[in-house]
Amino acid sequence: MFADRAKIIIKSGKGGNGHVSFRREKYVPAGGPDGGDGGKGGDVIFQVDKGINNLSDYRHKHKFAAQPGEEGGKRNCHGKNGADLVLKVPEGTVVKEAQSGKVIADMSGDNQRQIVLVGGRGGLGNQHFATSTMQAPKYAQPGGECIELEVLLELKVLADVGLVGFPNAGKSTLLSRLSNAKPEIASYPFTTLHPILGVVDIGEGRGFVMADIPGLIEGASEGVGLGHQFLRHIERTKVLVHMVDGASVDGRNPVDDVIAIQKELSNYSEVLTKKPQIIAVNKLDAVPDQKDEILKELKDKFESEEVKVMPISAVTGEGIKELVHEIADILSNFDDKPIVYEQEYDPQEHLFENETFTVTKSEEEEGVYLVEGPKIEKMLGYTNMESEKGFLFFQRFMKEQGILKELEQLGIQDGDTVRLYSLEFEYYK
Ligand SMILES: Nc1nc2c(ncn2[C@@H]2O[C@H](COP(=O)(O)OP(=O)(O)OP(=O)(O)O)[C@@H](O)[C@H]2O)c(=O)[nH]1
Ligand SMILES: [Mg+2]
Repeated sequence: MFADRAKIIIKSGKGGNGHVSFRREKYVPAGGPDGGDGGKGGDVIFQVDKGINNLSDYRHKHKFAAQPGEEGGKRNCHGKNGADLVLKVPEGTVVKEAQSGKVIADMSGDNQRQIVLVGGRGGLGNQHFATSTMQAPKYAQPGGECIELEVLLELKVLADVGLVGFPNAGKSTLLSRLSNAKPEIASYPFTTLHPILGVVDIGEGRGFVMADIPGLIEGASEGVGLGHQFLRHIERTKVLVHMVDGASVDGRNPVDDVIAIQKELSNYSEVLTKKPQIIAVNKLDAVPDQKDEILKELKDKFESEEVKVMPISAVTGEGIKELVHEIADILSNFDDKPIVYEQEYDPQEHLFENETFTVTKSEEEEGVYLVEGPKIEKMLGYTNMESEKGFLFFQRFMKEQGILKELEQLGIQDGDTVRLYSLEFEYYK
C-alpha cells in the first residue's frame, strides 16, 4: 500500500546513570571511589533512503525507540552507549511535531540525515566527585533524560512540475509520453491513486522532474475524492501544468473545469495560486473541427502574463514539444535547488519547557555566579558542548531563557565565573 502520511511516537534513549562504588584491594581498608560513567542514550535519526518511495513502513508500527545507555560499573567501567535508532524515509519527507504541526526536519536536498531526538548523556560516576574534603563521595550523576515525541511524517515529493486537473484529463498519458515513468492509464476516473514521478529529459544533460497526481474534483480542497492529500505533493513544485479535457469526453465544459480546479487550488493554499501555470488543453485530436474555437474561448478567458494556454494531444504528441519548451523556459528562472522547509521546532528546546532554574551570586566565592535547577540539569543532560551545534544551542539557550539578563541584573562583570554544575565559563559581555 502506498502511504504518504503517518503518525508515530519516537523516543530517544535515556542516559545510563553514573555508578557509586569504591576500590577494594587487599590490605587497603578503604579504597577511593571507582564508580564508572553511564553510557549515552541513543539518538533518533531520520535518514533518506533513495530506495523507498513512500511511508508504508510506518503505518503498522507506531512506536520507535532508541536504546538507553547502560549504567556505569565498578572499577571505572564505562556503561555501554545505547544504540541509535535510524529511521529510513523517502526523500521529501517532512517531520512535524504532531500537536502544533511545526516542522522539525525536512528530509530533502542537502539534508539527508538529521538527528531529531538526542539521547540523554551518560551520568558521571562517583570517581568524578571526589574532592579534598570529600574523599568517599556517595553521589553519582543520574543519566540525562530521554525525549518522547509524537511526530507526523508527511511525504511531499520533490518535483519541479506538478500536473493537476480533473480525473481522466490525460495527465498520466502525458507523463508516460514525456518520461520513463509507467503510470496506469485508463478511460475511467481515478486511475492514478498516488503520485508518480517521472524525469523529463530536455537534452544537453538537463531535465526536470514532473509529478502526476490523482485527479482533483470539486471539493478536493475540503477532502472530497482523493485530491486533498495529494495537493500536498505539489506544494514544492515550481510550475503547475493544469490539464483540461478540451474535447469534453466526460461531458463537462472546459471553461468550467478550469475555473473549478483553480478554485480548489486556491482553497487549498495561496501558495499554489502563486505558482506559474500553464493550461494544457488536451485531447484536441478528438475534436478537429472545434479545436480552434475551444482554444480561443480558453485563451480569451484565462491567458495572462502568468498563465499560458497551450493546445496539446497527449496521444498524438501534438503540441508536446512546445509545452516542454515552455516548462523549461519557466524553470530556467528558478535555481536548481528544491524548495525546502525550515525547521520551526526543536524537540530539545521543549524538553525543559516547564522546568525552572535559579541564578544566584555565590556567597562563598567572589565573582562566581551559580545557575542551577532542573531546567539547567536537563539542558546539560543532552547538550554536547564539544560540538559546534551544541555550543551554539547553549549560547542561544542562555540568552532566550533570560539567564544572561539575570546575571547582568545581579551585577556580573567581565571575567567573572558562571557555573552550571560541573560546567564553568568566564563571562564576557
Ligand atoms: N483522444 C485522446 N484521448 C486521450 C488523450 N490523452 C489521454 N486520453 C485518454 O483519456 C483517458 C484518461 O487518460 P489518463 O492519462 O489515465 O488520465 P488521467 O488524467 O491520468 O486520469 P486519472 O488518473 O483518473 O486522474 C485514457 O483513456 C486516455 O487514453 C488525448 O490526447 N487524446
Ligand atoms: Mg492518471
